[in-house]
Parts: sequence; C-alpha cells; structure tokens
Amino acid sequence: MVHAISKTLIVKIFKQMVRIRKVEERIASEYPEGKMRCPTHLSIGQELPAVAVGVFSMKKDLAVSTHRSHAHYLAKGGSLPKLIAELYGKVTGCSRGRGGSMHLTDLDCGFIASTAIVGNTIPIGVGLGLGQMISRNTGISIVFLGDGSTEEGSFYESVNFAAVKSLPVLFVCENNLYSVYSSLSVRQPKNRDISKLAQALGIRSKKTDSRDILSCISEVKNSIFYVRNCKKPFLIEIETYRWLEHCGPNCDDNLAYRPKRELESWKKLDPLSAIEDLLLRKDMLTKKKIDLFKKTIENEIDEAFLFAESSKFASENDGYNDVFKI
Ligand SMILES: Cc1ncc(C[n+]2csc(CCOP(=O)(O)OP(=O)(O)O)c2C)c(N)n1
Ligand SMILES: [Mg+2]
Repeated sequence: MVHAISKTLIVKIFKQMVRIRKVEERIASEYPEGKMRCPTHLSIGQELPAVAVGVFSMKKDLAVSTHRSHAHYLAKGGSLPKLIAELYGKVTGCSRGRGGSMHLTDLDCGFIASTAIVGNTIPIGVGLGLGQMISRNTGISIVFLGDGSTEEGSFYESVNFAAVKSLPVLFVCENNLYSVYSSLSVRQPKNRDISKLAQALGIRSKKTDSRDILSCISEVKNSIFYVRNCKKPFLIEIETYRWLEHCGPNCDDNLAYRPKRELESWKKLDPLSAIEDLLLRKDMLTKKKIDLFKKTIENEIDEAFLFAESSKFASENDGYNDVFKI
C-alpha cells in the first residue's frame, strides 16, 4: 500500500516524537527529587498517536485530553517551559500551577482542558465541536480518550450527540489495552471492536495500529481530513502501548498484570525506533543530524527545567482568583 506521506512530514513527526520521549524521560528521572508533587501519567511508547494528530491539526482546532496528556499538549503546540512549570506547581505553568500534570489548559494553542476523571472531557470536546459549528468556525474539535473511557456513559452520550448534530469532532481513542492494571479482556466482551462500536452509534470510524507507522499516520490524516471537510464526527482507534507504570515514573513489570512477552514485543516494535530506522534506511536523515537534533532537544529541556525551578509559586491570594464568587 502506498502512503502519501512526504519526507518532510515524516521528519517532522520523528522530531516531535523524539522531543516528547525525551521530555518524559527527563520527567521520569527528575520525579524522585520530589519537586513535582502531582501524580504523573507518562506516555512513553505512545507518542505516535499524539504527534500524528498534532501535525495534521491546525491552531484553530480545539483539543481536550485525559489524565495522560503531556504528549497531546506538546503535539498541539503547547509550551514546554509552561508544561514543566505546571508540573512543578509554579505560577508560570500553563494552568498557573493549580492543575498539575492532569489538568493542562492553554488557550494560546487551543488546548482547552485535560482532566483526571475518566471520560470527563469527552462531552466537553463535543460541546467545543458544537461551538465551532454554531460560530461557523472552520476549526474542528479533537477529543483524546483512552480505551477505558469507552466504558463510561459519557462516551455513549457524547458520540450520540455528535452524530445527531453532525459535529466536527474527531474522537481519538488510544487503545493501549489497559485501564490501570485491568486488561481489556476482563473489562469488555471478547472480540469487541471499539471502532465498530462507534459505527453502531452512528459515526464513521477506523482502527489502526501505531506499529504500522505509515499506515497509522495516513489513517490519522484521512480522519482529520474527513472531519474538517465533511464536518462530521469520526472515531479513530489507535492501538498503542505504554511502557511504564500506569501512574508514575517507574516500570511495574514486577506486578505481572501484563505478560512479559507482550511488553517486550511492543518495545521491539517501538514506532519511534521504526521511524528512525526508516529515515536512516531511506537516507532522509543522517545519524549525525539525528544526534545533533537530540542534543538540541536536551538543551531545550534543560532550559525548561531551569525555568520551572526558578519560577515562583503562586501567592496565597491567587487562590481566590478565577473562582466562582457570590
Ligand atoms: C470516573 C473515573 N473512574 C476511575 C478513575 C480511576 N482511573 C484513573 S486513570 C484510569 C484508567 C483509564 O484507562 P484508559 O482510559 O484506558 O487510559 P490510560 O490510562 O490507559 O491511558 C482509571 C480507571 C477515574 N479517574 N475516574
Ligand atoms: Mg488504556
């Protein structure tokens, strides 16, 4: 199958994936210092869905996300220093240090909200799509969700509403096979296909696998194109896998809730390494250029952490701002 993805675009996707991987590796290594006091869900291994959606999205598009939102935020054009400062609880953070890792908000890049309650942002994203339609904006709404949130009532109500009103909403279901320690096999009936579930609710959908990198990228491209041009909802289900524990910077293989061979096989087919191999094999980038790029990213990350560390905490009075007062 031929995938019409340009060289420039593959290089762009690769660079963004490297950046996000390195940011999260640094968060993981700094976390034990105890200066980031918020629970932190990392997406290491899951970078491709976020980045593929990010490169085809536009500034005018609005996005909502879940508890595992760093990759989504950065891929949507979020600010790295503001992300790290948010994790440090500093006033320079994107949510002014009030939210932490799970509550990222940044209107500058159209990243409206991520929240800790599973399924909570799905109806918000549909509401944003309704808003885009009513105000005749040409932007779309992007709703990142996990496989676990398809077990929430809000998912069904939201997809139904988006279908009935024909809203420009892209549901991006990152199916990493687990909700905390529970695999899909103990949570959903055997052979259920989340993408087909969406069809049963009345919207078009597609399932793709992040290990099949080019196919995954082109399916994401097609789905965004469909929502933008046909002004209709669409669900793309992307198979992916998180490498670390559900919440926190460590591995949790010792808990044995996932077969060892499963994790090993996903690591072996890491989409990021696969893209790097492709770029080298096709002479799209040299090893030297890749190493140089990685060094630049390390410097950018150093600066973001310095910014966060040197920023101030909010004043006590700031706690009374932006809250509902009678
Ligand atoms: C309504 C609700 N139920 C349970 C939880 C606890 N919880 C937090 S994250 C999570 C897993 C969700 O799994 P999924 O949607 O697949 O996202 P993933 O963590 O795999 O990215 C659960 C059950 C919660 N935060 N909110
Ligand atoms: Mg999951």
